Amino acid sequence: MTVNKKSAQRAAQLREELNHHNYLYYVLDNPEIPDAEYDRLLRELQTLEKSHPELLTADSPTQRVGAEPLSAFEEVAHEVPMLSLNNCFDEQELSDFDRRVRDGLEKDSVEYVAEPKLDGLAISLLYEKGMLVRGATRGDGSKGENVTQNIRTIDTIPLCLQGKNYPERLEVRGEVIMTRKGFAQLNERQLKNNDKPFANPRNAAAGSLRQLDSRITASRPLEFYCYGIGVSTQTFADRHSEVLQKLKTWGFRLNPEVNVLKGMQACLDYYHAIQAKRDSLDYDIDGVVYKVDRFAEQDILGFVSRAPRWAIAHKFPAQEEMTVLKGIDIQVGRTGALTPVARLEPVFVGGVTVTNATLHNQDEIDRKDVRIGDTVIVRRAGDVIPEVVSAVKAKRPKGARKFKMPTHCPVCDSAVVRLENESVARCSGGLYCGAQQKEAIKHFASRKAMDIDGLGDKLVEQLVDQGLIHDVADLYRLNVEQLVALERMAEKSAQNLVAALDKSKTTTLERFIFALGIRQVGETTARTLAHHYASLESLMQANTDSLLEVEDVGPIVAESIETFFKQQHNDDVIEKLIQAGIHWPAIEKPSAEALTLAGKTFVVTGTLSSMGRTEAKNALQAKGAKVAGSVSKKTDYVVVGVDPGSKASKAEELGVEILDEVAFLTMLGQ
Ligand code: I6G
Repeated sequence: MTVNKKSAQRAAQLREELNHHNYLYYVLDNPEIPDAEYDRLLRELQTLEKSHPELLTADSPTQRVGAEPLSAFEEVAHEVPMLSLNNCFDEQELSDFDRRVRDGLEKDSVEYVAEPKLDGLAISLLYEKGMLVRGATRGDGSKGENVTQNIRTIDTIPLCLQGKNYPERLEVRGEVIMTRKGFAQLNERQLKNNDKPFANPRNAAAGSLRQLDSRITASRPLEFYCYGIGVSTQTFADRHSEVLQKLKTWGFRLNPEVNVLKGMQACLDYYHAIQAKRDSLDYDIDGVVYKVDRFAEQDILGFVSRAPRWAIAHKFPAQEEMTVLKGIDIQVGRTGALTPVARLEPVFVGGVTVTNATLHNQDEIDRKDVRIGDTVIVRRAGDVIPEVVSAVKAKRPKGARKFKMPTHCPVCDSAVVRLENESVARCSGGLYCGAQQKEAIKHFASRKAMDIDGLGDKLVEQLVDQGLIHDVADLYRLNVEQLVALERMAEKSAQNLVAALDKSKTTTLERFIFALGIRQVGETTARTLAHHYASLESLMQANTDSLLEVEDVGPIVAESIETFFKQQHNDDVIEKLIQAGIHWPAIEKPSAEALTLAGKTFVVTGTLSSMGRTEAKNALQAKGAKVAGSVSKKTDYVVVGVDPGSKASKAEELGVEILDEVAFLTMLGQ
């Protein structure tokens, strides 16, 4: 056999194998080979086609990457019109439809094929001799647009039919959609590239399919589900349900929820079952479709104007509606996050009356250009909090007002801060803010903070709800009598709690700083701050320049600390805590001579026999050394214990000095 013949044979074999694996993966959801093996086969075919361009065929799985941009889409006339469906919105209308069908067929009960109605774009795919020759949009039902190049990039659309016995000419119809997951990823990408995000998966799918440059379509996560046929040169089934099964064997994905049902009550039950599943599906649906199953019966029923009498879409209540934005309130969350909430003219959407909807944050309001007084589109999907999707600019009244986030917290009047690179504005009230009270107190009492034994989350909630405490300082005024009066609090537990509160008064400065719950100040930063300033007063008076001198404190942390201590009420709470008797041992600032390792950077790896890793870190820091997590050219020493990780080899590679445990202890002077 010549080399060319061998290559041609191998290319044909690869095409067949790859198309078969595509079918197993997308249609049967039952892949036989791992993705990596699929990629290897695809690469082999690509290489073959590159060296023998004459072997390239239209159905090659390599041909899904998009082609040269078009200047416009051609018009396509649908040989069999792509009709629309009549809708019904409630049980009565469904019952009327079923009665008309039964009357027309003179039957008591009819079999229907039911399936979810996907919220995508209807598409026609024409196959000749098993090869995809044209993909077209529905358009006005008579004429659509030729989007073949774009259609070819969608993995779930076969470029050639699988199996055999398919009609010579066959038009397959169905819906192109974008999954919710794909939509979220696409929008993330859009925002990253400073491109406008899409409003919903349907718009994203439509925008993607109407690209003149099919390489853009290829980069979009589009999928296809078939729901029927148009032109067919052969009759191959008596029922719609059989057609669907045949389409599956030829390589098309069916909606897994397709079902044959007998009678109207079964349709109604199906509707409710799909409605209950709606939020857990990875694609948007807006109802279910019922079709009379037998073609002979469909023929008897025929059409009214442009819709079949044998099918109907049973729609879910609308998830998006228009209403007027009357005002914007601010909600302060448990972490101090300020959320703008739209106050709306009541509107019935997604099955309930909605009066409030989230506007997320200032950036979202600005991006959507939503103003008070605007007519807005409100979306309520399932149990998700209703949101304002957009403003209807054409309906904007004169005097519609722009919104600006307040500079002070509406609950406690503390300054509102918004850190660089964060979209959320937050109240800086911390310990003091009513909205944040419970969380602040729980944090204050926690083990790594003031370690108040017996003061769990539930108890904190009870104490705040009963009005016994308002801030953390109130904890130290609690007595046994008050506590015993609480639900499920025995005398002994009350005594223990008062004792634990008393015990917690003896603490350390680093614990106390951590307990204050300053945003961005975790345990490590609290320790660094305590050792750097050595007194609470110095820390409270520190300005940005001073804070930026502290190891590992950047502008964001510095701003957060400064804003916290600028709030008079935080100072008041701290004062009350000190008055209640909280104290800590003075921190001796080490003398310059004691800082023998100042300016040196260490990395510790492996297990040391004489101390734990944290202890080693503390000992180094006490001598003025910096301890880093990874080895770089800036590292001065790597301390290596037993079973070191890759850090030891990295040190060797970079020529960084390695210390064993003995050398390390000597350096510490131990
Ligand atoms: O727009 C449609 C969506 C879903 C349809 C449809 C469908 O079946 C699941 N079926 C037909 C027959 C038509 N439009 C005309």
